[in-house]
Amino acid sequence: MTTARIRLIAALPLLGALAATAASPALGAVREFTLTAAASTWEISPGQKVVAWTYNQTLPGPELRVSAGDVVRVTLVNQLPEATTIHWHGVPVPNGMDGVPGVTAPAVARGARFTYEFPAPAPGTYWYHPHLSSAAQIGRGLYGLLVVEPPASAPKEWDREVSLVVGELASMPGAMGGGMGMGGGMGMGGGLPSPSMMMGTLLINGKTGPYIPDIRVRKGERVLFRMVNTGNMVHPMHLHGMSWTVTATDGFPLPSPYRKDTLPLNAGERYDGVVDADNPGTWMLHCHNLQHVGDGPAGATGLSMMVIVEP
Ligand SMILES: [Cu+2]
Repeated sequence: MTTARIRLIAALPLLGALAATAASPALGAVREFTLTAAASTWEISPGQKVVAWTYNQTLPGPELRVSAGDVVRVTLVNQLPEATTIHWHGVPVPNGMDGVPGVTAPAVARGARFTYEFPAPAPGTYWYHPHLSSAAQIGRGLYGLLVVEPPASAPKEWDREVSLVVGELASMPGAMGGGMGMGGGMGMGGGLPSPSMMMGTLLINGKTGPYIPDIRVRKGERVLFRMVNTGNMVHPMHLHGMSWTVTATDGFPLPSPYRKDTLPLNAGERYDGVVDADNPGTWMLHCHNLQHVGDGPAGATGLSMMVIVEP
């Protein structure tokens, strides 16, 4: 969250619209953020620069973290060449804050700004994205996580958190540095087209394999994975050597958590899964739709990364 302007200010009276919702059990702090949507250059792998549409020049957008009961106030500054909005996926916002032009909130014109305000919902994993020309705007990179943290008094169920934001960067004019392709061993020299040539470039946390930063944990840690699929395909994410205990789906805690080593992330879905890091070593974490990964000489491409458990 390095680029988000965050200001914690004293509790303010809630607007009538906010007070009317059931999701604000107590007056919390007002958490202010500014998200500036604009085209910017983004490096998806070393030397592979693309012109993406970003919030605050980062892809994914800043991870917004608040606590239940806070008032979330986000000003969208639109520096894109067209209108946009922000929809707060999974959040029971007041109707006029839902970011769907023609239905709820107005489109935010090029050069304009709009302030969204709503009570933070129950603790969990949510995300935000435009709801205007959605496939194109999300496909250019406009999305980010909204995390509502558990109260400090809650039992500590994990030692460390990691976020996996899966994205499908559409192929588009304006790619720099040799185009979008990162297909590794499949695409060059007249063979089968690479995954990226077929479907744009698949990203985790804004990078594509083998250049997605490793997750490093220590043996014995319990690691919460917050996973979201911002794209349009299903990505069955598979962890080698260990498994997730799925504790929440779409921000809703599960009464009976269950174990998975292959967790299908449907379009728009979120999962919270806790890994007991009890198996030292370097382990692959990848999409098991194997058309979404390739075996390149420098390591697996596409939706593939490493989880390293240090002894
Ligand atoms: Cu996949």
